Amino acid sequence: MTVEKIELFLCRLPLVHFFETSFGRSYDRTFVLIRVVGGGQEGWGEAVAEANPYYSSETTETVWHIISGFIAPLVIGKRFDHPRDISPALKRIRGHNMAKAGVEMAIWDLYAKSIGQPLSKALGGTRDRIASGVSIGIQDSFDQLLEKIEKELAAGYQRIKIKIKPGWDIEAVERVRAKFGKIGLQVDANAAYTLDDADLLAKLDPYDLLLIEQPLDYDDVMDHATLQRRIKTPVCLDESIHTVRIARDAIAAKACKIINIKPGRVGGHQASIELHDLCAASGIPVWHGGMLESGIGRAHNIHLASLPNFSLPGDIAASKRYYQPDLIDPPIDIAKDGTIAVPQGPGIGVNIVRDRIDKATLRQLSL
Ligand code: OSB
Ligand code: MG
Repeated sequence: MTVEKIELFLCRLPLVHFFETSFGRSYDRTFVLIRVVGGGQEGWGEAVAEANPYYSSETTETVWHIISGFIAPLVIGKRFDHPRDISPALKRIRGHNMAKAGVEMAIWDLYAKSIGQPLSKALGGTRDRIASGVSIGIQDSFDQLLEKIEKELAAGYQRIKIKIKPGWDIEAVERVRAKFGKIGLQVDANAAYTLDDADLLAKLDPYDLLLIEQPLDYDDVMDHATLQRRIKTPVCLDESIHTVRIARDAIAAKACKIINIKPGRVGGHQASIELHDLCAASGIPVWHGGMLESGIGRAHNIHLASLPNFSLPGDIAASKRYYQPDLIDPPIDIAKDGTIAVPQGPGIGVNIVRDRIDKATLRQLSL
């Protein structure tokens, strides 16, 4: 397999509803799409870096810089037997996992199309539907939060995740439990706390949460281990897990009981498979995170989440919660039982609407 050309699209789409985390509020999302061409076929990927370096140190502009200046020259015109060989070929570039993942995932799509298989099958997926949950941002009021949760539960989502930050934490959880009882519920702090907050976070213990995601700093492992000894809620790491090696260390240190996998954060599908397998061998359940992807990144996530150790519902929800219209048609939708079908066509198996991409594009580059 040889990639003959790489195209980049810097895109911006308005969000259907603002999304607020402990970093702040966004009304739209800026991201980079990657199109690879080879053997008369095309593959698509989405780099999930945001316009600002708050969730991750990468941004849309660093993705652009790293792909155009460093990744493209290592990929274009080179022969690869299998997409698992892309990641090792990019090893001399340190970090920049989202840039690497955007290209690697586009090549997985191209590869799966070239052998006429759904991406899920090429990745080693074992199911044809995935369990879906929603991530609900910080709202203007608790009433607004409860209203949103009611709507998502009525749509069938299997679990609710709410974002927390100091001042929007124990009371939010208390109110959600009071109104909705024993629903599957988890929280995500996006690194908004320190170990000094351990006693406060222990107040979540009675609420029987599935997990607390990334309570402490993005580059921290050891304080999470200390925190886990002081609270009952299982700690799940997101931001901290950039590599399979950090995951191995975090598991050994008992810094988490659960891991969230986002292919962008770890460098693509191959690294995600390795992380998934490490967690399976270590008895650590995983679930698929989300980065407010367009239908292109979302389709990739669905295929990856079909692997067997994705045993908790993911942050992979219907397109219409994010973008209307999405860049794919038909959009991703959920069934009444809160599951999403894994597309069965070749590659990511979704129809990309080129004129919607063109309309969302701020800048384009052909390499
Ligand atoms: O921490 O999981 C996160 C979105 C952007 C950046 C970080 C995160 C999120 C989400 C949204 O929680 C998940 C989704 O619905 O795509
Ligand atoms: Mg998170």
